[in-house]
Amino acid sequence: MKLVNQDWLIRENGFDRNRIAADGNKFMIGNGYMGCRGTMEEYTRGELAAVTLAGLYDQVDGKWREPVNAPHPLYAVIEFEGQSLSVLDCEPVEHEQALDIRSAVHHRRTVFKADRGAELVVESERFCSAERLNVIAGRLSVTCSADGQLTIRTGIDGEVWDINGPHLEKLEAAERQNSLLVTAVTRELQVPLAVAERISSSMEAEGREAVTMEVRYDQQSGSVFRTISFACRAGKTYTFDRFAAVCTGLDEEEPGAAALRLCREAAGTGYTGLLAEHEACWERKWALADVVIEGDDEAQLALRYSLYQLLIIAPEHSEKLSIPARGLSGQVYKGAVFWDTEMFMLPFFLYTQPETARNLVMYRIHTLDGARRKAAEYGYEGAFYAWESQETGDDACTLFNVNDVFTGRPMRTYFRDKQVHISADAAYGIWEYYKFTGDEGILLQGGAETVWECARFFYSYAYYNPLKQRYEVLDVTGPDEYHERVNNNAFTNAMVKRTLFIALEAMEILHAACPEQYEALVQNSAIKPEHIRDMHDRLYVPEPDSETGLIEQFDRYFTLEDVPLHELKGRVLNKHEYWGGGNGLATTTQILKQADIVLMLHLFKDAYDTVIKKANWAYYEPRTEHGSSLSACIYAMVAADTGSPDWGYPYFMRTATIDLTGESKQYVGDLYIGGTHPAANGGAWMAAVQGFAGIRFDGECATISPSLPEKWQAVQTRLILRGQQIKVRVGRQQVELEADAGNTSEVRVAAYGQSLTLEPGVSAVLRMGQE
Ligand code: IFM
Repeated sequence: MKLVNQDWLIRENGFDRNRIAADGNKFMIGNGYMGCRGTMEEYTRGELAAVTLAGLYDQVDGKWREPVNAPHPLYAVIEFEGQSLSVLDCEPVEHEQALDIRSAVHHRRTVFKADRGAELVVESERFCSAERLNVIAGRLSVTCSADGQLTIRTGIDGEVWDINGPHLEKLEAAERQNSLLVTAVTRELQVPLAVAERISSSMEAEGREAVTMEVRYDQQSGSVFRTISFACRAGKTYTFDRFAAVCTGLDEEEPGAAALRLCREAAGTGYTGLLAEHEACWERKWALADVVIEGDDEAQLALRYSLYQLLIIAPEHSEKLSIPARGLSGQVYKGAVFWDTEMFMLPFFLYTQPETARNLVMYRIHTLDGARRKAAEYGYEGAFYAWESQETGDDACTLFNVNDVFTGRPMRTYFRDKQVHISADAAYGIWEYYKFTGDEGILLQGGAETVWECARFFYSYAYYNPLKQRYEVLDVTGPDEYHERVNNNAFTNAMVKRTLFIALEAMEILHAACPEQYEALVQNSAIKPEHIRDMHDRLYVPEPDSETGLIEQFDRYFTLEDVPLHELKGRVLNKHEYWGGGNGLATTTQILKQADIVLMLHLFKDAYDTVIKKANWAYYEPRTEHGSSLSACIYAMVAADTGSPDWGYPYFMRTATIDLTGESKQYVGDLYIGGTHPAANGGAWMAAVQGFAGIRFDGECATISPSLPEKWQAVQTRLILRGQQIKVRVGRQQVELEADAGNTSEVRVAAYGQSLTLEPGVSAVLRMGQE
């Protein structure tokens, strides 16, 4: 097996037990339907081997509801002369794991020294087919330096890794139609699930005999393994191709029959054929998504890796799915969808895969009823979106999310009750999609109703201060989760104001296009558009201080203890202690968890001038712990926006490498929060394309204001703007543009104070300092 695409390889040499969990994230593969952790074939639940399914959730015995991990279909362990060749039992002589991010294929090469000196080379590759979403294909090969008896145990391992499982019952393992098959149902909703697997080996082609096969079942765990045993010859490579299919009742009437069929068809196409069609799909994905950074190889690979992480979890196939905060890397954060999607991932999809962006937005529309239930539960009107959203939109977030490391007691946290900005984020996402694509259909198919419901929620939540004659938003938690239950968080208030504006605009569009729908919404509500207008006009949004330019994060934030971050770190007693909550270290200080005011400055960049942005960046950055993976990219972008890209560069690198280095928090209290970080991955794209390359599209014109870090010569990418594609190369002194010949209309672009209109197939250059 050859590693091609050298510039697109993520590699790691040597076997390190301590990196098993981090490597599971780093070397993950997936296709939006499922994510398959980057574990070795011989790993089981103890090493966090998992195939995590998108959108299938289960709850057991009142524990946290989380996504279901399927029985693992590519399990394999090799024995030579009775000795197990697993990295866990036998220290390998050489070991390399690699991920080809251009074609989303996982590779592994391990050399073992067996007893009596024989050397065995085990190689494998696998991919989650981008063409056939239920299919995983793998190739395993073994070469031995000596003759001997080789045994390969492969099959479906039902002992899956679960955080709050087990989620499957009625497990049945069988052999059918030359495939191994495991069927089960989820425990809560009894959704059927099936995994089928079959194998073909190079020996069959040779017509070799002396191969014994035995199939063993473990009905209790839902495992089925076959053992292949044969006399191997020195120097000869034996190859096994493996085909697996995973189906559930969410996508198939009869998952068992479907899995067997898909598996048979995959085997019929063969490994090489499956790989070819999979690679062709990935080529198409990269043609739209790739961003080239000229002059900085390290940043280039990290950025591409971030985009890879987004592409393997993108729900291209379903508008009922969004992207969980840990992608499909396991069950952390309950597989739930947070504001991360709208605020940190949506921009990438808007510019590169508008259809997927639509799916992400539709997910909020489909889960509107869950948001309505939550608002009603708290006594509010409209839609209060789930802080941690699963398939129905009901909130998976608990009232006690973290355990205190000192007492072991559950801590009351207010993520669920008070992070009301989530409804504004959902509305913002819908409107961004609409503005960007011009797709009015989204508003008429539930988008207008959704944003209207979000506005109604805020109207019912807000407080009208009669003395100050203004509306205020009290008792909230902003993005900085270390300060819960504060008043007038500037970010939240600005987002609420935006939501009210969006609702009014969207309702006007609805009124013009579907008056009956509009009337029904307004008639059924005691809160009328004029109330929303009044609140919009008189909502208090904290403003910059006239002398310092500083915007107070929330009422009385500046009265909190102003302790330097390094000093606060010195007060830490337990490395996993939670800094927020009632007694958290940061709670009574000005130290914030993540970008809050600075995020507002990014989102509402036209409302603040550079002086204000710089003053607030300089004030808040040293006070920011960056304890959330959502933080660094925002500081990178605002630095670029204020003409200081080199300040922003380290924050960009931190964001773009987060899943490569594995340097992120793994625990809060005793809660495991490891996994991949799609928001940071999206943030890397935002920082590079929107930040440093300075690209913005308002629905009519793409404006380009480059602010490149010193190392970068240029950024090249392709943009899809209202269905028209253009290639851009943003350099230090000029912007090169090329409109696709297949475009159906012109594209407007502005840079350096000049603007032009590109007809299909036309190229142009805009230069700095040119009239
Ligand atoms: O949504 C974030 C939040 O802002 C910080 N804590 C983790 C969540 C999931 O990424």
